[in-house]
Amino acid sequence: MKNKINILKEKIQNAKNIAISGHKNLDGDALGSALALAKIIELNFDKKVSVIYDGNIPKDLRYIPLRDEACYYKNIPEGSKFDLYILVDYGTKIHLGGVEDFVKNSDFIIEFDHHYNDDVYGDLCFDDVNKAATAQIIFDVVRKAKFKIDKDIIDLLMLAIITDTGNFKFVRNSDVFIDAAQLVDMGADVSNIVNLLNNKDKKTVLVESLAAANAEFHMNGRLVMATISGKDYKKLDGRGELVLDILAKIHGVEFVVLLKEHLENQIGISFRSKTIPVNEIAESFGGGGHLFAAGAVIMDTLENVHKKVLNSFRGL
Ligand SMILES: [Mn+2]
Repeated sequence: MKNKINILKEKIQNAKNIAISGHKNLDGDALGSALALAKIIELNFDKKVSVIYDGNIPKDLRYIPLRDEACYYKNIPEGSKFDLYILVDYGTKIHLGGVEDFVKNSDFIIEFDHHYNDDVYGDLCFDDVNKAATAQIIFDVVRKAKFKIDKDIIDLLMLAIITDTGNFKFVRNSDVFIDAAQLVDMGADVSNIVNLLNNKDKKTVLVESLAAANAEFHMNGRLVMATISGKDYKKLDGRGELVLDILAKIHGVEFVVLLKEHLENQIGISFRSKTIPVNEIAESFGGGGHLFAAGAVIMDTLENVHKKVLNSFRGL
């Protein structure tokens, strides 16, 4: 680790221009980690870093510290070259989207990630699949390298941990509580951060609530399926997480499925489970994900996908 940190410092020190990106359609961990790391480099090396993204930034992240530092990749001149590219929370190559050309064009790549990935991009990797958030890996490096940090960095790291753990629901070990506790001691304001995240658009919340209200129940109430039509999909911001959360609260519900009509013959599906893993069902549709939270995209009509999904739960 010490040696890796020395290489990291040397690479940052010697780089003339540095960029940072997370996965396409950023979440709180990807954006929080990217903005935090950019500020860490600025504070400790006196260097300005470009934070570049593809896709959408969810509205609930619009007021987070340093949000305006993030730049949409199409606003960066094509063919731009960075001598150091840092990837955070990117998953796998296919999740990079439009920033991939810049990554390929760079001289050296460093990555910080907590996703499983057997085909990494990094020349230097700070990867750990046991961390609940990529921000924890960055926080580790901050402590080991004795980097200076400020209130923005502390709040961004905390926000990344809060969002990626679903408010500490998806915790696999005690590390994340230790990190969160240290961040609180350093001044992270948890209630303020949580309030900051309550900034979805009214139309989005109403569409998500309506989809939950119109959901159908199957298998004696163990499976609930909600649908968002193509017209309403445009009002969605993110994956429709609120629909899944509301329906999962119902007593007796084990599986929640959300069908989203991206286009006329392209349906996105989100699977959630409270009991039996659903990743294999998602995989049978060409998708994947975690054991209890997975997804897929199918090129078919809403009606056909609805039928196929319902069939896939037979026997469970
Ligand atoms: Mn993450």
